[in-house]
Amino acid sequence: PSSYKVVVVGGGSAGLSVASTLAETLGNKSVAVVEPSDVHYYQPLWTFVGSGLKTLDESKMAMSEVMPEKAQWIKDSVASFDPTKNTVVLANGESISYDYLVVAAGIQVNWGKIKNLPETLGKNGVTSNYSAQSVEKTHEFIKAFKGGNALFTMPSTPIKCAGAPQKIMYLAEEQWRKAGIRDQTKINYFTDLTEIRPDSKEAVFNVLAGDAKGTTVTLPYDFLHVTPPMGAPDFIKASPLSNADGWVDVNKETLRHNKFNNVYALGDCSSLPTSKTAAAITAQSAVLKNNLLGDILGDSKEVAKYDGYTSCPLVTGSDKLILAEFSGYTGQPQETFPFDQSKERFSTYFLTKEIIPDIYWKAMLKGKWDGPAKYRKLFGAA
Ligand code: FAD
Ligand code: UQ1
Repeated sequence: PSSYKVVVVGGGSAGLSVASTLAETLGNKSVAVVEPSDVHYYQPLWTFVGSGLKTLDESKMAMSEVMPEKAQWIKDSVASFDPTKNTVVLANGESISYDYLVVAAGIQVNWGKIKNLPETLGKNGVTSNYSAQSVEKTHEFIKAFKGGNALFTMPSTPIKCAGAPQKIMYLAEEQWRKAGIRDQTKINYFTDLTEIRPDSKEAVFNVLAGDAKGTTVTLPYDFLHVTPPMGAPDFIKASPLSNADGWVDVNKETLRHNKFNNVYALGDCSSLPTSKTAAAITAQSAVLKNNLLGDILGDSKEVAKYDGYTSCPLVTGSDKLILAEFSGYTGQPQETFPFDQSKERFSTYFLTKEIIPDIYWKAMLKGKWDGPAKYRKLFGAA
């Protein structure tokens, strides 16, 4: 059939954590997931992959393995939305109709916005942890580095996991220190890369502030880790669902669309004004499912409200980490554990590297992990 109770757009962290519960609750084939990719990645592992502490394989599962059993997988991408007709149009031209729509298509990585990046990525010291195609190159280039100029970049756009551009810098620095080449190495972290010149091995940056604002700076590199500019997916930007910045325009507490009542969104493609992480989605998905199931089942369940929870496990070395947990709405810490998580610790490093991936595959993707809020309350932390 080309009509479903719920259509979920995207089978990433957000889409699957919602679709699992909905399919389980609403029954066989009432939920469709539109997802073009054959593979599902646990992207938070890529910081570890880029530094050689995990393999790419460990971050990867066949989409067919993680797709909820009772959901209908539509293996195509959504090309456009028509929310006044309750339909989405697929790339193959087919229309699918829905009673309720959940948009979870992630953020778009705009590789092409940096001149020469697509053709230089993965070659001659230029790499990025933000792609499955290049993340293993990061480790290869870190190991091959013999000293010189190492550049790490951060764009001026919103990105997913705002800490990731610097985590890999700390891990690379540690390896170069251990290799005894630290004193021959200059490490810089810069914003707003605009061009790579592979022949002269130079990187060009826009100057964003100060007297030289509006000019560019050109720096030589021997190692270059790029975090590319990102933004709302084009097909969302072009649709009636988007706000002025291109994100799916939802209420920041209920996750319901501000104009179309039967539409919800969560995760990186949403307008939710918090930092874009998988950790944030643990709390968002619980709220969304509660509110959407309230609509569908017509019960008088209380409306749930998202508080902006997000987390950045800031790896600072191969045995330590700062587990930042906070509300993006208030800026206040929301630490789970009854100890000071702002200290670098092995325990939180181990948790992030060895335990949370298991929670992700075995519970979050099955719709059974609502995030650490209940443990935070249990431990009585602030
Ligand atoms: P995604 O998981 O990216 O999924 C989006 C899905 O939508 C994809 O499967 C895609 O194929 C599909 N899609 C795209 N376009 C269409 C379309 N037109 N039609 C249908 N489907 C479509 N988070 C943390 O919590 N902690 C961390 O330590 C952390 N570290 C990170 C490090 C790196 C290097 C990276 C890259 C990310 C990191 N993240 C981290 C962020 C985290 O991975 C994302 O926030 C999370 O995956 C977002 O989930 P999502 O479902 O919104 O998007
Ligand atoms: C989390 O639940 C989660 O999703 C599974 C992450 O995604 C990678 C996280 O980074 C973090 C920190 C959490 C929070 C979980 C605990 C136990 C603090």
